[in-house]
Amino acid sequence: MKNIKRALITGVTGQDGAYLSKHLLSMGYQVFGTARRGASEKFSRLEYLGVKDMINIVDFDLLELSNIHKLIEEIKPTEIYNLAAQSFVPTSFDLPILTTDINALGTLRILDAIIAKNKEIKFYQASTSEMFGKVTEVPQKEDTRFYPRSPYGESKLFLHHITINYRESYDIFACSGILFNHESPLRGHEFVTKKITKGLTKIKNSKQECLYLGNLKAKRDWGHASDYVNAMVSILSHKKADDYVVSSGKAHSVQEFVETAASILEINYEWTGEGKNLALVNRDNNKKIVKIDEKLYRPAEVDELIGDSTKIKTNLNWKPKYSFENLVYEMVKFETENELVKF
Ligand code: NAP
Ligand code: F7E
Repeated sequence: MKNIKRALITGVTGQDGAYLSKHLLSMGYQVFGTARRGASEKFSRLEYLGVKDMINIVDFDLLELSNIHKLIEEIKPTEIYNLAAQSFVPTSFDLPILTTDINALGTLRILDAIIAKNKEIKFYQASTSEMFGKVTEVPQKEDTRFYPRSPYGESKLFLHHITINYRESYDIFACSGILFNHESPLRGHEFVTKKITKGLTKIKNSKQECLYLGNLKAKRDWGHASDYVNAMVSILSHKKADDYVVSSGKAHSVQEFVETAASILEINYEWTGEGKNLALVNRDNNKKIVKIDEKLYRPAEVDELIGDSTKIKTNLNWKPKYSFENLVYEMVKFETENELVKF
């Protein structure tokens, strides 16, 4: 009992929470996961991975201070993975104050509780490549200057710096993973990779006419969530608390993601038009199946992200298993086999 590691994962109902739970359980951890009390239960990802019944689910909201103190007292975690966040960039423009309260102050609430209750708890914080924003260096690494382009990126920059500050001020084992975009079949339906794989699969099966997207030219460094949660655990398992970039090191445009998914689905396509009239045409019936909707453009865009993860590869021996093509293939395959599932 004494040596069993006890992980508390905030945001266990999200994409990363599900994969991280599975990984920690396979390593013999006792896993506690937080969920917000809500009108509908959101455990479909945990159920899909077959881990729901092996996790202790506890009520929690990052907006509240007292419940994190209570959870630490009751659960006595040896590690906390703070994955909970308002994580959708467009929503952060509509709800900047709420996003900041959840992401930035929420993290501070946990850090303060660790100081107050047990300074031995190891703490992992979910930082993000969105902090690099309007990039000042290519590729981006741990010491690249930050230039966020959204309230989401700004909120994450605060929590990134406050995590470092608490580590240096109070000598706690607090680390940040600066993770670049990572996707999977369990990705939320609002993110572009899920929209594309789900939308094109429905179009292929004559269940949808057209898919509307925003900026097709934006480039992202996409990896697979299962590889990236392994990195989180390696970061907390290392002898020294530190911060690491986690990325694939390759960038693809949203347009390339569309092309890769369309090819896997054997859609006979070609692009027509330019700018806001750019469209993907199904050559078999001449119908436009992907069109631009300018309402999906963001007030400020992050045009191109590409990460340099030399530090985590060298120091922690982290190595991703998935290529970009394997990731897209797995997401498309999931949609063809699980048409009705919506995470
Ligand atoms: P996700 O699928 O959006 O999951 C977010 C989780 O946070 C959900 O479980 C959500 O609960 C929970 N949450 C939201 N507001 C909360 C609140 N006020 N109190 C408690 N829980 C709350 O995100 P993800 O893709 O798994 O990402 C995990 C973390 O990594 C996030 O912090 C994200 O910002 C960060 N990140 C993600 C990526 C990526 O590409 N996926 C890259 C870099 C960093 P509900 O189910 O109740 O909404
Ligand atoms: O957008 C463009 C959009 O929403 C990717 C979060 O996990 O990763 C994620 O943030 C790109 C952007 O992810 C649509 O303009 C075009 O350039 O899938 P996304 P994101 O904003 O990069 C980072 C690392 C995080 O930390 C976040 O939590 O795709 N795009 N058309 C579109 N994006 C969306 N969502 N929908 C479209 O129709």
